Amino acid sequence: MPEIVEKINDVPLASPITRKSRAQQTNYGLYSHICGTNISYGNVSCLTSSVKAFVEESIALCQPDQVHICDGSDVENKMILRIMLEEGTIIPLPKYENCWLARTNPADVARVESRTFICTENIDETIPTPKEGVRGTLGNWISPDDFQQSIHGRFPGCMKGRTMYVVPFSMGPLGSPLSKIGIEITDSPYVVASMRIMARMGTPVLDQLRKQDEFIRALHSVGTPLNGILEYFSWPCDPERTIILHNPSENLIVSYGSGYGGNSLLGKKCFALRIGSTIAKREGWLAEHMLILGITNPDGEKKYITAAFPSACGKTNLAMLNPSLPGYKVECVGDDIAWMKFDTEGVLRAINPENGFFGVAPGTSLETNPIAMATIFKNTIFTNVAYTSDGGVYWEGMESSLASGVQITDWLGKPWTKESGRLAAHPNSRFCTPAGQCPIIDLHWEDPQGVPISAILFGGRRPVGVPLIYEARSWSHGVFIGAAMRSESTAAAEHKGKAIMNDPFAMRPFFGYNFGHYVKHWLSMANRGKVPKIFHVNWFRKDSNGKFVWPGYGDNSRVLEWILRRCNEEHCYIDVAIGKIPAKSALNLNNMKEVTDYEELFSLPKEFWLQETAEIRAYFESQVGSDLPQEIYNELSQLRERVAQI
Ligand code: GTP
Ligand code: SPV
Ligand code: MN
Repeated sequence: MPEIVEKINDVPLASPITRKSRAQQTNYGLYSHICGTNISYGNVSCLTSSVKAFVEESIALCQPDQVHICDGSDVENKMILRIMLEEGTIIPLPKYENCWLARTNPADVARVESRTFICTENIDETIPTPKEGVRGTLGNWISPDDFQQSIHGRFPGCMKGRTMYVVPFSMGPLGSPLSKIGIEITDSPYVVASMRIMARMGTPVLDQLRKQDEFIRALHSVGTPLNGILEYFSWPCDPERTIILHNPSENLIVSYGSGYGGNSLLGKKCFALRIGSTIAKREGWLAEHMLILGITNPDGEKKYITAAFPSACGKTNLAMLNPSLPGYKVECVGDDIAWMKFDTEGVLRAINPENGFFGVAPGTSLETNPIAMATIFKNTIFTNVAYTSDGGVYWEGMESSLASGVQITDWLGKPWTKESGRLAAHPNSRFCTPAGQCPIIDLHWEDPQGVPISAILFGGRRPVGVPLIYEARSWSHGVFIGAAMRSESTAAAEHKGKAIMNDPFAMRPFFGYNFGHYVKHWLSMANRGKVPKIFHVNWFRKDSNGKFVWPGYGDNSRVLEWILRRCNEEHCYIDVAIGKIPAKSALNLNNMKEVTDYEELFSLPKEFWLQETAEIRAYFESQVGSDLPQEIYNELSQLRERVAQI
């Protein structure tokens, strides 16, 4: 380990490190003060007056020992890594280049929906009114008074003994008309290092702010002040008091108590989806939980597609698809979030607001996602995966690339073998890696104008009844399909077990405003430009033995091929009760490794669909009521009539 530390900072590490020696060591910047607090790094004169005001307010509230204004440089990154090494937050992975493993407190491993709130004057701006006696599941509202109280009950003095980092970041390519800027203030070096990967971060963002002084304020604390304790927690957090707050009218995000993923990397779900969706509604565009990919057919014709699947349901994998169909090429624009807006010609264009991938590790392997495997073994922060005695990482799915004779230590730091009977990596363990490293990153992934979108896919984990693919009959039918989405729960959130849950538009945890109003906004997009075709896919149907009937991954290119043909209006479909499905001869099943049965993939069990439509109705009526546009109820009634004819 000392060798690695030397490598990252060219300065030998004195030990043991105390807080005081840290403050001295990190004093790289101009020596100055802000609000009487020492600036340990960075230059306060780079800040616009409104950024400075936000920093000053945050200092007064959180009372950090010192302030670090991030420039995004390599030197700075090495410093941050070094701090994390000293505190035991990360360990080096010498098998790879500049890769690190963080292991969190086991109580801080995923997003916490139950502690995530949107603040508006009136509750019905945030959530639809559920039927009497029913608990609403489409987001949590907090009143402006409780919002203030939640902050004042947690934040005063919460950064005592710690460094406050000021992280300027841009969601989307700097200067693009579709991009937006944020300032995240955090006391977590893990957040700083991760934000540097996930967003464009540092001095260029401050330069841009001097041209357009408009930004989202995001305040984050792990909630573990060091009141005179000369001791570090390797993963500081306060799970008992964790809270994630959004105030759309003030463009403000406040997050306390968690250091993990979407709870703390505030550019991602909090900004790009929750606050983003409220801005998008106001400005007439869409902020969605969607991957963006480009696909080129053997004739060289290229189209871009977006797809919304719930968390841990296959976005990263589809975005990096390695087609099994010869002659096809997939290129990746983004794997989690899409911001889409009509251009002046009425073409819907999408950007990926992110700069990196925060992808699910388990299940990622040379067999399933070789492109991800070619992306993630340099400049990457892994979290909650297992590690190997030869300085590498390990998780469920990596069995075939495990060298013989190596020992494995699980994500909790305990020795692990295949016989241990428990998981080596946490099921929501992740890699955080720069998007630019992806070998199939699209040439236009940073195009400030975005890429033109031809099709939108919805999908989820549906073990029974739902066919591999079907196409919506119209835009409003497609919007209905998005609203009616359901999927088996996964480890990406706090839910236990494998219940089928409603997850409309894969956005249930991420709506920034009333879902009924969101659907209305989606319907209205048809008046703004040429809307893409909408499809629903399901890679996860199972047979009576519980085995997936579709091999998925690279073979999903066969489904994309049919989608491309449909985008060209080829008559390669049949009409069925739920929409259009591929005609038997139109889905290319040639040369598949496993035999696949068309009937098994496309059968529409009448009983299932009668029940499905009844459950969708019960959901809409009990959760959304009159906030859901009548057009959507009409689509449901029409579907029900068609299902009755099966
Ligand atoms: P978030 O980052 O949480 O939003 O997740 P995601 O939607 O990007 O999911 P991801 O692509 O990381 O996939 C999650 C899990 O689904 C992994 O374990 C994958 O191996 C598995 N998976 C992805 N695609 C397929 C598929 O086509 N078939 C099957 N059977 N499993 C898949
Ligand atoms: C998701 O859960 O959809 C993620 C991971 O992409 S997190 O950033 O933690 O929300
Ligand atoms: Mn996601």
